[in-house]
Amino acid sequence: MKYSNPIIAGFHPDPSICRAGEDYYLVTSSFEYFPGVPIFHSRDLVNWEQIGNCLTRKSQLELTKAGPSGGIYAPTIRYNGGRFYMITTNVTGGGNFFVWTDNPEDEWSEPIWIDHNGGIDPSLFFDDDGKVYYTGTASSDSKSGIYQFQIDIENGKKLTQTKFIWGGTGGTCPEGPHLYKINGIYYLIISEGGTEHGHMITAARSNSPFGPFEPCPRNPILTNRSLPTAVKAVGHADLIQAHDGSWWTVCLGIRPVSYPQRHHLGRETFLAPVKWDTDGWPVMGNNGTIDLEMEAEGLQAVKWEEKSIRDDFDSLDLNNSWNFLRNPYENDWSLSERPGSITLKGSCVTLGDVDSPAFIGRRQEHFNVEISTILDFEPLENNEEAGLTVFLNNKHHYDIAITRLENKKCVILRRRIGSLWKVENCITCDEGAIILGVKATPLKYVFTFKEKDKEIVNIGEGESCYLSTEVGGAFTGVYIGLYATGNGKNSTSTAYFDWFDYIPSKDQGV
Ligand code: 6LW
Repeated sequence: MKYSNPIIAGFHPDPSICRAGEDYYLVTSSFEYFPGVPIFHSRDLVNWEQIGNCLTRKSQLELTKAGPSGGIYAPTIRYNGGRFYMITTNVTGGGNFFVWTDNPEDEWSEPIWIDHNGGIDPSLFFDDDGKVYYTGTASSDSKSGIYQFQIDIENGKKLTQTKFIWGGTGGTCPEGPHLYKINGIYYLIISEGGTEHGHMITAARSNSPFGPFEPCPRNPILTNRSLPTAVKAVGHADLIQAHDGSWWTVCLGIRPVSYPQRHHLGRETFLAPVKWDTDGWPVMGNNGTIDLEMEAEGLQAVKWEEKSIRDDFDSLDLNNSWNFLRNPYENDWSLSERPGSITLKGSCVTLGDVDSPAFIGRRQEHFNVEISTILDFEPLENNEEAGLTVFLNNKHHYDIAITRLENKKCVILRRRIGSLWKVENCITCDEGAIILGVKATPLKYVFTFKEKDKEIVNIGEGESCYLSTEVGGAFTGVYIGLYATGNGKNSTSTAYFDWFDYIPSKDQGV
């Protein structure tokens, strides 16, 4: 079968995958966004639908004051004995923990904290003899590399000393480890080279879960470093054997569009077939590389129902694609105050604060997409504001908003790039609901608004490269958000968004 990468587009990094019978589940890291650790379901490894999030309660995910790219780092999902486990790291508070559930579409347990000081990228391995291993990176005061200990999966307690098991092949940042047992041999797959253009996957194996590990003579077994491919920074892989016996790996990659190479959609999830060579080592992708268009014997395709391009906020629950910035203040938003709209009440918190503004956002998952929303907001006091934001983080965002300046209602376009920020345009407008729009193409965003019975107005544009990870980020990608703020005080006016359209164009050629 031919399939296209990424299999999960937009900011969905550090993928991990497991199988329960003929059902596949995949999780990705989520950093400062809440709920955390989105979980996806597939029956063919190519078509995925988000079925929820693993961390849906503040008791599981404390993100107060998490900085940009703070919070939740790489997760691992595993299925054993009829139970699903997800282990991850909250770098902003608490460190490494896991949650479990018997139904991945339902709520997950309260966190079970691991007493392993520091380190990221924890993974779990369930051996045939019932022993369970924690495999992760160094704690802060140890040499960099991969460490392991046996744990009690009931309570997360360490049962053995932490042991250094492999330092990789000499690449920087050995991380993202996963241990597997294949034909009685223990395989260790890790990332090296850092999550940028030097990223690569390396492998080693041993007759014991604690080593010594023999490196694969063909390391790195997957990388696009220094190749003229459209996909870069390929790394952070997780192996899976499909129910038909075939082997695959999911991994992260980026698709830079501007020159010099900058990417704004974040690190995305990719799929590659895996074969085994005559020496029993894995051969990933096209002889160790991965591309946008791939070919492999495939599973029977199972497509999910196309998601509606319009969210009309008719439900009393937000759909899975919406996230808050950090833990939301419950009084800032409502789906019941004005049924059929989402209500946002601007507080003193702004988009520029490392806090939780009145904001809901969804990932930008396409280079070419038209976004619009209708906003009913009558600011009574100067500087009260509500609108649409193209948001990388608190210091890199473009906002089209309704506000009041010098006692006049107007629509503004503001661009913030690091310490540079400016209201690029301000056009007075009348009372009444206004349609705010953004047309995204690979290199720029064009902002428009339309009042009732008036022509559409182009209020300005901004380059996508200044919202790229290389310019302003670390580990996340662009969100499209709805927001309201009183800009330093509680807003006296309430913002009502009646619908939100996200319409990707067929042509996603970059
Ligand atoms: C993640 C580490 C990495 O924990 O970046 O690409 C870190 N790999 O493994 C944050 O995504």
